[in-house]
Amino acid sequence: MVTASMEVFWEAECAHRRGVRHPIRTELLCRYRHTSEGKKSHRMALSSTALFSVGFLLLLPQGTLMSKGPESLPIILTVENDLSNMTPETYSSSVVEGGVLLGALRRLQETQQDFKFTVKEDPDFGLMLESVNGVAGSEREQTYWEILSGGSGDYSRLDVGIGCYKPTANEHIILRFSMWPQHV
Ligand code: B12
Repeated sequence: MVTASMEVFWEAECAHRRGVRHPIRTELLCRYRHTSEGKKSHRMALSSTALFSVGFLLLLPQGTLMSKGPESLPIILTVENDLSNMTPETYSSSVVEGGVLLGALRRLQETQQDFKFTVKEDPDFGLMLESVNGVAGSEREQTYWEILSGGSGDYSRLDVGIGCYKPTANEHIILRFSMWPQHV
């Protein structure tokens, strides 16, 4: 049992609340912790902290501790050639949510043996798709890989290149080998 005059005790307690370390309070606490009552209350504090922590972990939504990262969005990719009678090839790939088309092309190249592409860098507009499956655009022949989005005959030309365009879930991207239009 800890004994001390009330006056000394309150003086020490007030000093503690003002943020000042008081030798009497420290001594009293130290002695109290060595009594069986002190040890018991210390053990109770520890076990209630542990119980509280376990309860907190159980209440966390599933997956909070094992962060899964951004979602993967599936996309469809078709490679077609306006200038030859090659049969269009369709592939499935994916892009991370908010990720660019380049990522989906890279992922496809890593997983699909019959899909290859190369890019060249433009100082102003970033990455230009230079070749697909060994077929490259040419200044002399005025050919290039046009990039479109859509399906069921309703296509639109992307307004940026593969390094900037962010596909949405289930989007159908078409890489079409074509001649330069008169007005781009
Ligand atoms: C002509 C032209 C083309 C020609 C270039 C061929 C040639 N040798 O002339 C062709 C038809 C190939 C082309 C293609 C595309 N283009 Co273009 N093109 C232009 C245009 C009208 C003029 C460029 C030019 O001649 N500049 C004068 C020369 C002297 O400067 P330069 O730096 O050498 O020009 C080069 C670059 O502009 C580069 N280039 C042209 N387009 C693109 C697109 C991208 C993404 C990149 C990286 C480079 C690039 O090719 C030029 C010649 O080497 C510009 C509009 C503009 N105001 O700049 C759009 C422009 C650059 N194109 C654009 C786009 C979106 C495309 C496409 C992605 C369209 C599509 N959906 O298919 C494709 C590229 C596809 C791919 N394979 O990656 C956008 C780029 C916007 C952006 N912020 O990224 C622009 C600004 C038009 C627009 N406002 O929408 N294009």
